[in-house]
Formats: sequence, structure tokens, C-alpha cells
Amino acid sequence: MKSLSVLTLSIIGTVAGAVLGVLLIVLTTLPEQASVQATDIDYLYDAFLLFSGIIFGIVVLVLLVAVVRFRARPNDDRDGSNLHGITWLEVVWTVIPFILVALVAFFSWNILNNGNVTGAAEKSGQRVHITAFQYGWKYTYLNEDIAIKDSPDLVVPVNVPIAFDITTLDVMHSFWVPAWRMQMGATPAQTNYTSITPNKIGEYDIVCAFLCGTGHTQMNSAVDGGLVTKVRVVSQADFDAWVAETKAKAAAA
Ligand SMILES: [Cu+2]
Repeated sequence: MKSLSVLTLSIIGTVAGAVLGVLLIVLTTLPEQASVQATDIDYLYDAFLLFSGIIFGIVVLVLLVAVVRFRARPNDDRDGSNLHGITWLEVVWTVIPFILVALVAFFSWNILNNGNVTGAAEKSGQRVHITAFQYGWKYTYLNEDIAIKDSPDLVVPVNVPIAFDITTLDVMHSFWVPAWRMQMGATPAQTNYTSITPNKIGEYDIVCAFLCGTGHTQMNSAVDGGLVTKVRVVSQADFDAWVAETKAKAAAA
């Protein structure tokens, strides 16, 4: 035991932690990926899982070894040594976590910022306003050519960047499409913005991620008896047809 230096322990901890991290990555099942941003965000998630696994491995191993090696033996009533401050050690345990957290912040910023396609979405003209309320969502297509108001259904074309803004009529809600890895809070008296590029045709669940009242579960399209429909990602042709059909219905009414 005496021959185990902190360095040796750290190396063993790193390897054990990395194994744990990889195991967690393999065992974790994330929802299906249906947006360009989802791939990057999952990559970030896996990287952090590995990273956290390694730190967990080192900390737990050093802790366990310290507990065993420096425990008080029977009949040992001596006081511990009277230490006050070890400057180099304090500098080390401040600087290392600072660097680690700064790295995490940098990588997160890099990926989340790349995922911000608001500029592209504004150019593509696909802007959808989401209104959250107790208990449901309404969608208004702000694109002048489309101009659909208060649709209960969210239908979007595939491979087109879409800019969303979101408000609420009452309390806080949070619009979440797990398959897009996109979640945006609806905050009273405030408009929040986000954007996403759906890249897979299909129907995906919409979930309200804030507990917003007794009907909260009804804002989840995966729940039986839910009041909301799934988001439909369709081809451009199907989207144009849906727009024409919805407008014809509105005109007839
Ligand atoms: Cu809600």
C-alpha cells in the first residue's frame, strides 16, 4: 500500500473511471436523433460522461485508499498532525478544477453556439411563434407567405432551419422535443428564442418540461389522453400541401 503514490492512484483511477464512462455511454439510450443539432449535443453528452467518469474514478479511488491507509488503528489515541495551510496544494486544487470547468464551458459554448441556427432560420424565412397555455400549445407561422395563425398542429419541412420564439399566456411552460434535443422555456412577460434544423421525416413527441398545473401531463403528446399532437416533420412538397390545405380550411371557415 505504501508504494502507491498519488500519481499511480490517479492513473489507476483514470483507467477505471474511463471504463465506467464508456460503460455508461454504451448503456445510456438517448431518444432518436432527428435534428442536425442532436448529433453534436449527444457527442457533448458522451464526452462529459467520459470526463465525469474519469474524475469520479480518481476521486473515489484516492478517497478509498486514504480512508484505509490513514485510518486510526486500535488503541491509537494520538491527535492528528496540526496542519494549517499548504499553499502549493491549495493552488493546485483551485487551478485544476478551474481549468476543468473552463474546458467544459468552452466545449459547451462551442457546440451550443454552432447549434444556434437562428441566422440561417431567419434567412430561410421559417419562423414559428409558439404560444404556451394551460394546457396546450398554439403555433403561428410568421412567414408572410404562410401566415397561419394559432394552429393546434406543428408541421415543419425537413432540412430547413427553423427559428422559434415562444411566449406564454399564463404560467411558465417549457417546449421540449426530445428527438430534436431542443428545449425552450416559456416565461411570462418575455419572448425566448431558439432554432433547430430537423433532418428526419417523421412524428416526434412534444413535451412540456415544466410542471405547470394539474393538466401538465396533457401537454405531453406521448401521454394517453394528452391534448397535444406530435410535431410532424414532412417533405417540402407535403409541407406546401399542408399549408395550402390549412389556408383553404381557414378561408372556408
Ligand atoms: Cu405546460
